[in-house]
Amino acid sequence: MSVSSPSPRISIVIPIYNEEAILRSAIVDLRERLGPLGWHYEVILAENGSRDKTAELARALCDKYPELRALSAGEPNYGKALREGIRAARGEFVLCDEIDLCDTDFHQAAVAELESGTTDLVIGSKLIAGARDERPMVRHVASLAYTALLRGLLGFRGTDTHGLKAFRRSSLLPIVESCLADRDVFASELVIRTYRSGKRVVEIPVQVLEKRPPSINLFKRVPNVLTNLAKLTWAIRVRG
Ligand SMILES: Nc1nc2c(ncn2[C@@H]2O[C@H](COP(=O)(O)OP(=O)(O)OP(=O)(O)O)[C@@H](O)[C@H]2O)c(=O)[nH]1
Ligand SMILES: [Mg+2]
Repeated sequence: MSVSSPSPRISIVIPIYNEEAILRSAIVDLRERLGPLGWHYEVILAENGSRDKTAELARALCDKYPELRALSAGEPNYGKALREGIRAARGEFVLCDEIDLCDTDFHQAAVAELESGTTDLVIGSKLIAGARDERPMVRHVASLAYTALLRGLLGFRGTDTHGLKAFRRSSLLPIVESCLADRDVFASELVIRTYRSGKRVVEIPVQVLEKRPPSINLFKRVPNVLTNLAKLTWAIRVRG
């Protein structure tokens, strides 16, 4: 979809990194499942730092499917890609997804919740009662530990900050711009700042069944996550 075409109602933002193996099939499948919903939507593929053919493949898919847009720049950085994708989004509602999930059940539930008019942010939680986290146990436990850390350090009141989320763009854009963290911690900062601003956040249970294991090893992410969490704690607790 060229930037000059009329704004879509819904923007689906998907950070992608080294995903050449599943990108095409995930997009074809996503389009097939969105088609019957009759939505006016765009999909923004926000790539950075891939060492495989992900960026080229994303551009080729954009040439084929007009509702697709691709961004590509810089070092691998999940949070930066998500933020850039959100900035580029033009829809009234922004849905943040992951290429190994592309969860249209969540998309539909989240849009219905946002349309009710009283909710600013919908979180698809894999850790709340009723959710089904079908990832390996070590990752489930790591996610629980991460949430416990956010609760202890930052007074987080929800169950999950990573993964699926949806919001009214105009309502959350100022909060997106106020976030300081990038990489893995940006998503947590966005959710926590939204709670703290008094906006209405709703969590809905989701089923997480990944199409492939994550590209970055869980334990390699820990040092960076802890450093960024320390910075975020200082920024929120001390500077507000
Ligand atoms: N642009 C960009 N996308 C990334 C990066 N790392 C991961 N992604 C994308 O982010 C999404 C989730 O990544 P996964 O590798 O599945 O990680 P995960 O552990 O399941 O994700 P969470 O549990 O939500 O943190 C996928 O669409 C990835 O392609 C990155 O450095 N840059
Ligand atoms: Mg994943």
